[in-house]
Amino acid sequence: MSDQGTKLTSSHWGIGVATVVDNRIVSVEGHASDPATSEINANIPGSLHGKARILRPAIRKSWLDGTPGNVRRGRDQFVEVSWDRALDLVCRELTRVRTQHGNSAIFAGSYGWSSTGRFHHAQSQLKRFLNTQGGFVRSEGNYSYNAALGLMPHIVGPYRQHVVEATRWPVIAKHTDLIVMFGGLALRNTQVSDGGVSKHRMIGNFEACATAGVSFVNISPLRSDASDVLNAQWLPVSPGSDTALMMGLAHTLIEEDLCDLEFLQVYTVGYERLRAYLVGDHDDEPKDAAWAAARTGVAAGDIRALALRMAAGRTMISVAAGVQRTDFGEQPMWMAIALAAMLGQIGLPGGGYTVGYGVNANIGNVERPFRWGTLPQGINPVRDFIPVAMISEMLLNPGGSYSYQGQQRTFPDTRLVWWAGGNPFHHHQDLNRLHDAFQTPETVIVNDLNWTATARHADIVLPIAAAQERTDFGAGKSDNALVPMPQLITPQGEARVEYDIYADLEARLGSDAAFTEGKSSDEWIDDIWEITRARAKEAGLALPDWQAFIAGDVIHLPDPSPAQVFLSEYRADPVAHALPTPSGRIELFSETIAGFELPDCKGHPYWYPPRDRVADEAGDFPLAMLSGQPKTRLHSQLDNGAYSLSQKIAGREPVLLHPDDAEERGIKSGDVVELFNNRGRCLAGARVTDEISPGCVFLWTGAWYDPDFDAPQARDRHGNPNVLTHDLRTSSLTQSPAAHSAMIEPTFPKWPAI
Ligand SMILES: Nc1nc2c(c(=O)[nH]1)N[C@H]1C(S)=C(S)[C@@H](COP(=O)(O)OP(=O)(O)OC[C@H]3O[C@@H](n4cnc5c(=O)[nH]c(N)nc54)[C@H](O)[C@@H]3O)O[C@H]1N2
Ligand SMILES: Nc1nc2c(c(=O)[nH]1)N[C@H]1C(S)=C(S)[C@@H](COP(=O)(O)OP(=O)(O)OC[C@H]3O[C@@H](n4cnc5c(=O)[nH]c(N)nc54)[C@H](O)[C@@H]3O)O[C@H]1N2
Ligand SMILES: [Mo]
Repeated sequence: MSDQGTKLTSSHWGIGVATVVDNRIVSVEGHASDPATSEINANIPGSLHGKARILRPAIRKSWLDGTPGNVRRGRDQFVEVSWDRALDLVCRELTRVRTQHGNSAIFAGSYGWSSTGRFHHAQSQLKRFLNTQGGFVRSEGNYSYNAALGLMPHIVGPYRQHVVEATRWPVIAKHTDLIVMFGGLALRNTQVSDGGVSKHRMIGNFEACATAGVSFVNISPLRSDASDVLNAQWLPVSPGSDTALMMGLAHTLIEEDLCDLEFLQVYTVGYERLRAYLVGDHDDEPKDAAWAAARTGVAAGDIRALALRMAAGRTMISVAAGVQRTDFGEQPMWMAIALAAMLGQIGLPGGGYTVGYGVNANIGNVERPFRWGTLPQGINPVRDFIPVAMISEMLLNPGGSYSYQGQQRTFPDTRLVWWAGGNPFHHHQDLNRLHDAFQTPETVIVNDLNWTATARHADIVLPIAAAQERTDFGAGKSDNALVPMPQLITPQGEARVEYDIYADLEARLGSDAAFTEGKSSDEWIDDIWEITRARAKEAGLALPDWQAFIAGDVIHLPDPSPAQVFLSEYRADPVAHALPTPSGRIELFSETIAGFELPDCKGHPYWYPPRDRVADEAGDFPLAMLSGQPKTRLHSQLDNGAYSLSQKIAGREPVLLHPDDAEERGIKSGDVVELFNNRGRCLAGARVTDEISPGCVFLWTGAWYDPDFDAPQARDRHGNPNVLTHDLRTSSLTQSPAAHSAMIEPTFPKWPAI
């Protein structure tokens, strides 16, 4: 364990410096080399040592008794058992399911962010272990930008390139006149980056842009999606209507003869077909500014004026990932690319488009200088997978068929679910449906630190050591720093590191050390560090040996391309740097997608109104609910920490309501309200503010789901938006989560018991 001098830790929200007293972490501060540290650190002590920590392995009582009957997962009692007993049961179930049903009856997609650390990454550990045991059904994609992952390869190229090669902020400060931000560019979200962020640079870049005179337009239902320093013009837009707004802008460019036809001809295919749709050749419905105004709530004059401004100077179109986490979320991205192509500035410094600035702290700021070492996951003998957000669908429809990327696929028949490092009872949509879906497997195993709602839906619960309770090193996926993560305290209760759990399981199962390869976790970390060191050397960088590194401070490395401009090479030479699309160009019409003949994603960007609005003819659920990322935590992680708790209202998650909507219902700030629709209901604490536009409410994601099974629709007591969201997904092209598209009604709690 580390001595008193070295107390670094690394989280997805930054490097922390911990104070340890008597084997307890009493505070975590940001690191001195970080110009804007995150307050999320303040959650660590309370959550790590909180009442919700799982201290011993536990088994759901009626499952252990073999009397499932009328008791249900998620509402049963647990009994604590020894590790020996718990691991025996895991071995028994793994062996039984493999023998009786084969490995494709095991689902271990285990989506989720887990913790930082190159070696102890929860999903990598579980997947490596199961790969040595015959494999498992995995999941493909993520909840963050899945529609982008699925669409971009058809029309530009892999989404990952958009992130890695995003135009850098100093380039924007220098060259850009106007940034049009669909979904804003929320500073609160740039606290976080997958695997870690060593320096929070975003506020500095915003300030540099403001000083340089860059103008910002925030097109979002939430004013605070743009920082005050940006002095942005706010155009509140009706959620889910960005595609219509972009079409209104595009139509204005056509009308005003402002399209760059040469760019469209050289660098894109399919413009004529999109143009025909925009001007209404086939449906007699020109998608002009007035048409767009009727669908978006943005005045036609404002739309026309914005189009002219966009064409008048260097313009960057920024689309937040949240905008594609909506019904038909492929369309606003595709249309944004079309709009940028019509302006003809793609590949120019500070012009064009980006999808995902603000999706993490590092995009547009920095990249890793070389690939970090990783724990090899081996090969999964099972080829089957599901799109990540089809978890309920899969569990409820074994053998059922679904459409994905133009293919008809079949769901596996899942008997065993194993989740490590994620919290589907926070992240998935329509939690009442997920609760039903989780009744179907024979066995559910969950590894976690805390008694999350997912752990409470398990049969076997394994307590895991936290990042501060194990030795590792941190290195963000797109960061340029290496962070020593010495073990700071011993694991709470009987919690264990996941590697040791799988090593024990392997020994019990009598396999031939394919998982451990005969090594301890320390030996593995050493190996992974040496791989990292060798790659550094190839990149011309010298790293210390492990002993010196783990006892030392963070190592900052250079940024490989601080002045990069997205698609500049393609612009310079569209033949030599042809895009990896079927035509080699940007596809404003995709023959591939058109050939799939999907009802919900056609061959070019297309306007579809959001589903809940269409379904609610009677207007019973008039308010659109946004459920973006919380400022005070990472998703559901550390929700019981001091900073997260400090923002709750009467112990509930705050919901933002516009003064007009609040007054109409007699709701005041501080009231406990009930939000409901046909799918579910939850309590939340009202915060009345004109930061949110009328007709919308905003409920942050991640409040620990706490269903009251005695209340109507198993009302959640705490304020988790996913009891209200639908599980329909964006489209059958990508089957992505569409969490931002839900209509609700707020009222005073109708059921008295709280
Ligand atoms: N309504 C709505 N829903 C959303 C979103 C939205 O905008 N609106 N956003 C979506 C997005 S973008 C995302 S990425 C998802 C996030 O969804 P998740 O990634 O599932 O959310 P987290 O709360 O980060 O869950 C991580 C879990 O891993 C546990 N954990 C931490 N470290 C370890 C470890 O070392 N081992 C193990 N076994 N467990 C560990 C934590 O305790 C926690 O329970 O949510 C999605 N859900
Ligand atoms: N503090 C903190 N930061 C985080 C995270 C966290 O949990 N906590 N999570 C991280 C993760 S995993 C991800 S994926 C990213 C997500 O990053 P984003 O996807 O950018 O974040 P969101 O908060 O989902 O959405 C951004 C904004 O989009 C707006 N919006 C929603 N729907 C619409 C719409 O239809 N039209 C328009 N114009 N605007 C809309 C909302 O007002 C919302 O505030 O954030 C990351 N950063
Ligand atoms: Mo995400």
